[in-house]
Amino acid sequence: MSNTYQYINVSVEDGIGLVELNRPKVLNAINRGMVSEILSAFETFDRNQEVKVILLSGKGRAFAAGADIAEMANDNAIDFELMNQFADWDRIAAVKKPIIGAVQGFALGGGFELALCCDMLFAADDAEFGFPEVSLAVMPGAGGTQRLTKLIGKTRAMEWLMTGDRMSAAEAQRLGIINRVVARELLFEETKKFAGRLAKQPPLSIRLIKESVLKAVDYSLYEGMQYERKNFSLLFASEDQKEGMKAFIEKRKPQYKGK
Ligand code: DAK
Repeated sequence: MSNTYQYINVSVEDGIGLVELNRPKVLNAINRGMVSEILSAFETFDRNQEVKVILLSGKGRAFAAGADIAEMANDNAIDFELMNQFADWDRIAAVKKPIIGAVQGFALGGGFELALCCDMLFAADDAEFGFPEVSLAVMPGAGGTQRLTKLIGKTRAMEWLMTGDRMSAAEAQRLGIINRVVARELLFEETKKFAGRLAKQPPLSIRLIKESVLKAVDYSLYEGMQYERKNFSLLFASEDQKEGMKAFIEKRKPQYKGK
């Protein structure tokens, strides 16, 4: 895929759709154009059968230091209503393929919210996460209060959101926000290695596991169980399920097609 974007770099390598935030001079501050481009790249990858997994990273010394403060400083409530940028964030959260984030440096405000839209996170040992919106006399608006609370619980989320303090990568790992902490110079390589592992898994299983796990976050256990059962049964309609089980019985490696 050629890179026709202004605020991000996009490419495909070994079944991995790479999206790199590319406004390093402003620590990858997320302007509206960048959100549309991220969404466009993600949705294009979601439809591209060559891509199995998406890897989101940031160029320079930050993942993203938040939404672009200069761009939104003069916005008012009616602007937000009419622009309806929230719809783009909802569509980012609706991407079906797994998204793995590689976070170095700052992941603040909207940058942290974007990281929380990823399904799994690898972070460099210098990563710092936080919601500094409170120090600008606002609050998170792209899922921060909801996704952080669901991940770490009410009392802890209250503290991070109300103080605006920044948490280290080690603390984020302890709280279950990120999967791995790695040395800064190895971050991209290690994240890509992990994404590569997932890219080799049977794609339909990965797709329906993602969908089912996300339902667990939103639904009651009973409703989630119904959802899981439907997806479990659906996989028995796939050629890959027949191939996977046949290969086991024949003691050979399965060849998956994603069908
Ligand atoms: N926006 C715009 N520019 C930013 C920026 C940001 N969020 N963060 C950094 N920059 C720019 C700086 O202005 C500076 O530009 P120049 O002065 O060089 O032109 C350049 O990046 C380098 O930053 P610093 O010189 O400040 O670098 P330091 O190492 O000294 O400090 C820092 C790094 C990350 C601590 C500091 O830059 C900082 O505090 N940045 C702001 C962090 C922040 O408050 N982030 C939260 C923003 S509010 C919405 C969805 C989401 C949101 C809103 C609406 N909708 C769907 C409607 C989210 C809101 C937010 O994220």
